[in-house]
Amino acid sequence: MIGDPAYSNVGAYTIQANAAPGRGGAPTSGWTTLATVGANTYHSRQHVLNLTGFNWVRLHATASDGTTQNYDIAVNMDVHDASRGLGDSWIFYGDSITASAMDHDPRGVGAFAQLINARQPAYFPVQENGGIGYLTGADGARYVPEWLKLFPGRYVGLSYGTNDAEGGCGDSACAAAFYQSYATMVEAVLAAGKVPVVPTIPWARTANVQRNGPLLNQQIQQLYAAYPRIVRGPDLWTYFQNNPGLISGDDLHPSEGPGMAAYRQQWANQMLASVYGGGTTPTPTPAPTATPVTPTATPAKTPTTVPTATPTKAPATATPTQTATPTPTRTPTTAPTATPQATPSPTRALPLYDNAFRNGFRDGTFAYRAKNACATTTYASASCSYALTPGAWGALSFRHAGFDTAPYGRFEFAVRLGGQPLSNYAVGFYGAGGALLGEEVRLDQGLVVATLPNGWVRVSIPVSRLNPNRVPAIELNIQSMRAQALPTVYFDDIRFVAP
Ligand SMILES: [Ca+2]
Repeated sequence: MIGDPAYSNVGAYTIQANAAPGRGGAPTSGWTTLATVGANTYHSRQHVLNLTGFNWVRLHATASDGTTQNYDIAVNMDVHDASRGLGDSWIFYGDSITASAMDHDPRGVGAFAQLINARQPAYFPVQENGGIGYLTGADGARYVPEWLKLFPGRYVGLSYGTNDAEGGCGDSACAAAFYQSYATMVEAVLAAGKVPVVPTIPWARTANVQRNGPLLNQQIQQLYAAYPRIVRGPDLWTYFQNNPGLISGDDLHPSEGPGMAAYRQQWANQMLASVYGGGTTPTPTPAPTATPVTPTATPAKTPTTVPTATPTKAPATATPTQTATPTPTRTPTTAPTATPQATPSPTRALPLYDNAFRNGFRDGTFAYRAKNACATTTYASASCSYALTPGAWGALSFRHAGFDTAPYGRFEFAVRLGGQPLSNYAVGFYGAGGALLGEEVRLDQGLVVATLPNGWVRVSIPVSRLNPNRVPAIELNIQSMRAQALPTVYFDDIRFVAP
């Protein structure tokens, strides 16, 4: 929360795990603390944890961040499998409308994650509610860059403007400032290597929103044009204008029941179309099943607290094999005529980086403390390598207009970790709309195919894991999976090889 009041929020807690056998009552001893948070004032957090070997996980709260009569603790805790990456995790920043509409209350239709899952069963996104009442675009610009440091996921909803419009922001100077606030937020999201998602300001019935909303929505349109990497959220102006009965008696907010549910459904519909591959399965049953909601003692009087233990990854694509096999064999034919079959092409390699970026790939490296695209102090091949000092979740990132991975069987690179574990890093490919195309592959010893001089190793990953459906890739990341800065790591000879 910003200032007060906070109601029944968690002020301090640990996340603990236990290796005792599952089933039955929770163990009373043997808990291992995996994360510790003190002086908390946030009403939502995510933690990425290694639960290997554990059968239990719990949130152990030790202090309340509350105010009079609300010194309890109320928590919604979701646990997601992140073993295949952090690519399917969302936070929705915004004002009171977001705080209500994007919360974890099913509201008769299911939470956002459930709405996605109902239409795309391979996904069950992590969702964090980052809505706080009364905030404006300027507040977002002030706080979002800081909040982002806590968010390990990928998609960042930015939903401000109602309070600006209602507060009388209606002249060109105010509109320009509003635009600038949004630009600040979008640039912070992009600099963190995440995907900004921006809806229009919802239509409302008050005179001020009627008067100022269109001008501010023009700024949103300009933002779309200036930042093509923005994923467009739902057009909430048009939707509520066409459905005015969904606005509540205060003329400003969607109604608590159907209005907020409809707002959320608009978000899900739009994201199914633009991020989740169309949401093709037309199963219009948003079954509110399997809610991972674990409320505790007190009924929340607040935007819910969501310390989500572990983010998801979803594309349940195990390992569809569709590698570019150069089909050599026909069938035995009539005569033993020496048919010189079109020989499968010899091993081809396509460098992305080899002392410099190659073959249409550009440097999109993000969330770094330092980088050097040609460090001569160490390399796998002369005369230099790419030095990266990652910040939290930082990545060496390759950008391309739309790279066809189909001809290639493996993605390879040399890396010099300087003592860091391989598991600090994962490789993920992304397509239009920022969608993760396959698995986010966590590096491990099994992927190391060669030990090279001077502390270098070569890592090789099947493209079938990274992009099983051969969708054009626009972003290829070798990303830190750690929430803090890491020592410098070096990469070299980054390439596709076929097959
Ligand atoms: Ca080199």
